Parts: sequence; structure tokens; C-alpha cells
Amino acid sequence: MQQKTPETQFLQTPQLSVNLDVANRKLTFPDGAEFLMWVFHSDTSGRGFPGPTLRPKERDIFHARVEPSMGPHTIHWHGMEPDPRNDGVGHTSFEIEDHYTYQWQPEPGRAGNPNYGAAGTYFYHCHVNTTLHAQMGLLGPLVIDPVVLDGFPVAPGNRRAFADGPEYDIATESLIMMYSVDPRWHSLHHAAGLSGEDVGLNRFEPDHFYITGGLLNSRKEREGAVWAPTELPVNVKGNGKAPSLMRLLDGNYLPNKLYFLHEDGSPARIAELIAHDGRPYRHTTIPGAPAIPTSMLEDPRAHLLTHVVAMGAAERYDVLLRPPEAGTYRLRVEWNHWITGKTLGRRELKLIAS
Ligand SMILES: [Cu+2]
Repeated sequence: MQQKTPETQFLQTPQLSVNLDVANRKLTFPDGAEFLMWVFHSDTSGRGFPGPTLRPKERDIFHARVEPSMGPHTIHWHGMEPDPRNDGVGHTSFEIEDHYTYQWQPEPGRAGNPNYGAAGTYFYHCHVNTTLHAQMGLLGPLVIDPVVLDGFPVAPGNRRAFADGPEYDIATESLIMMYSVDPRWHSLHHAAGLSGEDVGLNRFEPDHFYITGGLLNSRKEREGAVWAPTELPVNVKGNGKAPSLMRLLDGNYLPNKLYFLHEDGSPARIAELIAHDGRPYRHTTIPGAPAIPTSMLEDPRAHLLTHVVAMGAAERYDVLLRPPEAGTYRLRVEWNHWITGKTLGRRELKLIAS
């Protein structure tokens, strides 16, 4: 491990760059509970939770300049896999004592090719005393948008989930991040547990459970805000718009189960899984043939429709929503114990299909 923060090697001119700092701040959550949080913030985001949404495009060079007012911290780009210096894992590179500019370039997708393309849902988090720092709030959404390929045009108001993937409606694109709080952890200090003392980081016993996130395109980052929805609009089939895309992220240390339900609580098979951990589902059973995304196949039986999604910590799923009937649907989220499977918390979100 290096003792001093190095300079960025092979520094290029970026297409997107952001300055990120770290702050300690008390935030009030939707149930009225107040916790001391450690958060990332940009020059314009204010100190809120989760950290600012970062959204580079494939092929664009991305810079994040980090100069923590207090530290040390790092930023790990979970799932992006840049070179070790720019991947923010402290133990295999360095922690940022003064400042560092992370630089990476998401790989462009190629039609029908499962081995290329970074577009999808990720997140970033601090990787110093990670168990504690991530739970304290040092994390935020990272979405990679695809290049536009010949043969895959995009209608106004739409975007594709990945280069050769399905179009979705930008206005109803959402991100849902499950988060939970063990208040005891929020009284620990920056380096708690690092010198061999037992501060109980093997015991995560949350008693507050939150569905955070909301509509990505209309998120208002501002001082003191906890970004959390109470209901979300969804495009019903046949309303003339593209489907709605929901990006799911398990941002806590418990497994989550998500149930899409009708208003009466019966299962609603309206969620189509199109990607997992930034990788699209593709049809790969014919050797040598193009690996067409399952969501682009004409045969409706090839589409991965479900009413339930089970996720572990840090896992992401992208789901297309296009319910056949207008009305109110419910998204029920359960937080379950790792070992016993017992449900520890339950929250619901209304989905309004029109
Ligand atoms: Cu940190």
C-alpha cells in the first residue's frame, strides 16, 4: 500500500467530471428519525442522502476529483472494474489523504455481443473501513448510459437501457435503493474497529427501514434532503409511451425481497427482468449466433416476467414495467435476516399505472 496519495496516471480530458467531498450531517428520514450520516456531496448537490446521482455515458472519460475535508476515504465504483488505482479499494491501492482524481472510461456496447458494454445500474461507495463507512451513508447511485448504435435509434423522450436493449420512457425512470439503519453504528468513529478492538461491526441490527430513491430525471439534490418516494408513476401498456424502467439496488446489509402486487395484494406479474449487476440478460443458446437481449425477443415466453425479486447486499436488477391495466399497484419490500430468513422490516410503495 502506498503511503502518499499519487497523481492520476495518463490523465485525459474528461467528457464528464465531478468534484466530491465528504461531510458529517444529521439527516431526518421519512419516519421522522434523525441520524448522524456521513455523505458524499458535489459542488451543487448539497449534503443529502444518498450521494449525488452520477451518470456517465459509455465511451466518455469520467473524472471524479475527491478532496475529503476529513478522511481518509476512497470511492469504489462498484461493478465498473477500472484499473486498481482508479477502483478506490484502499487495501490494494491507496486511501485519499489529500486529493485524487479517479479516471475511467465505460466500455461501449456492441449489438448482440455479451462481452462488451458497461451500460447499466451500479453504485459507488467509500472503501475505507467499508462495513462502517458504507452504512454511515457514503454511497450513491451510478448509472451508465449506452452509446447509440446504428440500427438502434432512440425516439424523443426515450433512452435505451443498454446499446442494443429496449427503449424506456425517461420521465418515469426510477431508482429504488433499500437502506436500513442500526442506530448504534451511527455513534461510532471513523476508524472504529480498525485497531483490533471489537466495536460490534459483526452485529448489524437495524430497526429503521427505508425505500430510498425516486424518479431519476426529476431528482432535486439539495441540502439536507433524504431522497425517498411515496409513490411512483408507471406507464400502462398502450398509453403511447415506452415502458418505465426501475433500477433496483440493495444498498444495505440484509437480503431484500420485493413483491409486485395488485391493489388487493395478489401477485402482479408486471416486472420484466432485463439486466442484473450491469449485465443484460441475453439469449445465448445458439453457438455463434448474435446474443439477442431476452427483452428484445419477439416470443413473449422469452421475456423474464416476474412478481418477485430477491436481492443480496450490493446487488442490482433492472426491471421494465408495463402493466397491462391502469390502476394502483403495490411494491412491497421485505428486509430479511441473513440466517433465519425472518422478516425484520416491511415497507410499501404505490405504483400508479396510467
Ligand atoms: Cu470512508
